Amino acid sequence: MTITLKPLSYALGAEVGGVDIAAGVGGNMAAEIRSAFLEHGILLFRDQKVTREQHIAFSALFGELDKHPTLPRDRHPDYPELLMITNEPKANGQPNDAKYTGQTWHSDMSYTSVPAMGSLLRSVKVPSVGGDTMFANMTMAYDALSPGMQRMLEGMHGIHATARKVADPNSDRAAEGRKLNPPIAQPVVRVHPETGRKALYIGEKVTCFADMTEAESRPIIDYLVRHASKPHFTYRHVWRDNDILMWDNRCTMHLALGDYPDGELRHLERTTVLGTPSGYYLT
Ligand SMILES: O=C(O)CCC(=O)C(=O)O
Repeated sequence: MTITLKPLSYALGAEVGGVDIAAGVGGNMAAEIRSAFLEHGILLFRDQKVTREQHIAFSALFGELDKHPTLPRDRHPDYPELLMITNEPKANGQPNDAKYTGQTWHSDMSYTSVPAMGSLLRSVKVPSVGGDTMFANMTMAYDALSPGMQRMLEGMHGIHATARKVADPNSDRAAEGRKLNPPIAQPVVRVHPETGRKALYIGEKVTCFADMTEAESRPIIDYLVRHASKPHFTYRHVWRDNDILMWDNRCTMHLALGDYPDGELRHLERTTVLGTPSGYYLT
């Protein structure tokens, strides 16, 4: 074993030591990282001063990278593998709507037919305080449900949409999102393809359950999100510049808190590792 691991919280996550991403990561080390990733759900690499190319190359060790056709506004014009999560004003001086990325509990790309396997978010510049991200362990949350609730959820599908809590006041982003990403039904309980463990696949992008009304679905969706986001199942990441945080979207969900002072720069860049096809479109 060449890497070291230190738990980040009771529920999930580990900080990885002994890795210098800029110097390159070989096959054996990549295998160790992958195995730690499956065990902990989130891996944190601190103090990684890497270029965009190095961030992309490191991410590609874990699978094929998304070029983000479902989020064309947010990808970097020259590096489509990179999604910009930034509050830096646009060139025309308008506020950047990417400022609001992730401010609902979600699992990346759940609203597509190929939801993300992993995401690797790199902090370039973070505010003096706050701008934290919450994560929840969805395997633990599933395991803690009663057998009756587990039986009820088995076979159910949630309808996932791209909707955000904070709409962009300056654009037709929401309409474009709906057109590019029509609602898709995803299983509420997913079996992790590598660990074989069941996890809840739910979040605030779920509007309704398939074959149920919104009125019937809403209390259950709200209960499950509240259940899974209990402190017991979560980790709160406090960013420093040059962190790379890598998470498994198949067994975690996350939320950008947006809790930082106005006027301070928060700039992060994300790669997305494609997962396996999942879900069905509504006819
Ligand atoms: O900005 C953050 O803290 C999280 C961003 C996010 O939710 C995402 O990349 O999916």
